[in-house]
Amino acid sequence: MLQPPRWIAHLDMDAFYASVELLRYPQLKGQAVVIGGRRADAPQQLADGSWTYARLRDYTGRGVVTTSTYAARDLGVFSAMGLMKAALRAPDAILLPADFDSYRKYSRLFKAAVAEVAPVIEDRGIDEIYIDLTDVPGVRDAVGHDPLGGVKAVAREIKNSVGRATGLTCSIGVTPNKLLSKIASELDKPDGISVLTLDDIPTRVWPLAVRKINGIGPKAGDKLVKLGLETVGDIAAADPRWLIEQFGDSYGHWLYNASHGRDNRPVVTFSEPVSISRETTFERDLSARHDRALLGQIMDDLCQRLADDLARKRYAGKTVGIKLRFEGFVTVTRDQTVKAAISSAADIRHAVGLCLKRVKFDKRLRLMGVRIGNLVHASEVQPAAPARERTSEPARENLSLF
Ligand code: TTP
Ligand code: MG
Ligand code: MG
Repeated sequence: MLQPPRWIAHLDMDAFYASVELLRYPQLKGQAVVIGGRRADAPQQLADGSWTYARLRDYTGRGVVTTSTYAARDLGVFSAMGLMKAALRAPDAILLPADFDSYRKYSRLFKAAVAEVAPVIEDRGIDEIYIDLTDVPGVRDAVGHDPLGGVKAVAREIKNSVGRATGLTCSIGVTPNKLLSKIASELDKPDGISVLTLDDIPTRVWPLAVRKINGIGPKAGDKLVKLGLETVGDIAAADPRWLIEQFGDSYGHWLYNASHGRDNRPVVTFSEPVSISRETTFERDLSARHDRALLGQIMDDLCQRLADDLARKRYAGKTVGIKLRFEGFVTVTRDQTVKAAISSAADIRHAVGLCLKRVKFDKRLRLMGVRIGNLVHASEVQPAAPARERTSEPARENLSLF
């Protein structure tokens, strides 16, 4: 029997971190603001009550833009751009440090507000979710002559609910599946609602660049363009057998189906994180020999922050991995699996030490990261003796380079 089409929404907050900052500094509304500074870049309030802000033109260092307001984007400043490069484009833009605790708080708030309207939610990260609207009352009702009136009204209600709870705007795409909704939520950003049916695919989806499909990354995107397929419509018009020859059975099939807007994936209301990680890029390249103490401290700090993340999310993990990026952008990873799940900073640091022993440090370092995977719920972890008593390995100081 033919299933009636589903209504799936994808909701993504607009310029999320920047918009949260504007709640705190409403006087900056409409201005070019960039998130990505250091704590020292925080605005200062003067004795007369006025504020002074750090400007992009005064920034030196290697930080990147975390996100930017739409006014800054109009000047060509986007996420992941180096701050000094951004300063060439928008020297007067205001620079603010990131405050992740606030962003997490507003993330929880907007998700709770959506859940009051439509409870079937798949969490896709700090500022986006999928929502299955199929069973929301009224979603299939026509309003006047508009057969999509019901679904548009539900989308509007969700946006209003998010706005009331947070003071923030978001953009929503609603279509019969997740693949199309992810595309649709970007069509009318910021503060937009885009409802698409399968009939809209030729006019609204086929003209888009292939990279607009979530699942076509930089590599596949480049290859498609080299093969002469620049738009989603170009893929849709290609012979599926040829796509399979070029991209293999599984990805070739997927590309063809995706270009026709086919996707049956359900909205998954709860998914376990695969891993949790923390990393940091240094202000200057550091040498394993000359900056050994500093590197040790930075690594201690990363392990502590990762342990705090685990405690907050109530997980422990069995595989600890390190990521090191050397000058010249050479990235090295190593991991180490332990017998029983761990969660303390000391246990993580110990495993990191074992990983570090397996790395050759012949170049200067620019980034370090720690990851913990193979996660289990903290409640499933057997209480165990502290790290040093459990292992016959020598103490940490003798193990690692730093
Ligand atoms: P996005 O939803 O990609 O971007 P955005 O919300 O800032 O802007 P848009 O209106 O286009 O959705 O990411 C959400 C947050 O994640 C963003 O506010 C900051 C953070 N982020 C990074 O830390 N690094 C990145 O490279 C990107 C893209 C986002
Ligand atoms: Mg966003
Ligand atoms: Mg997002």
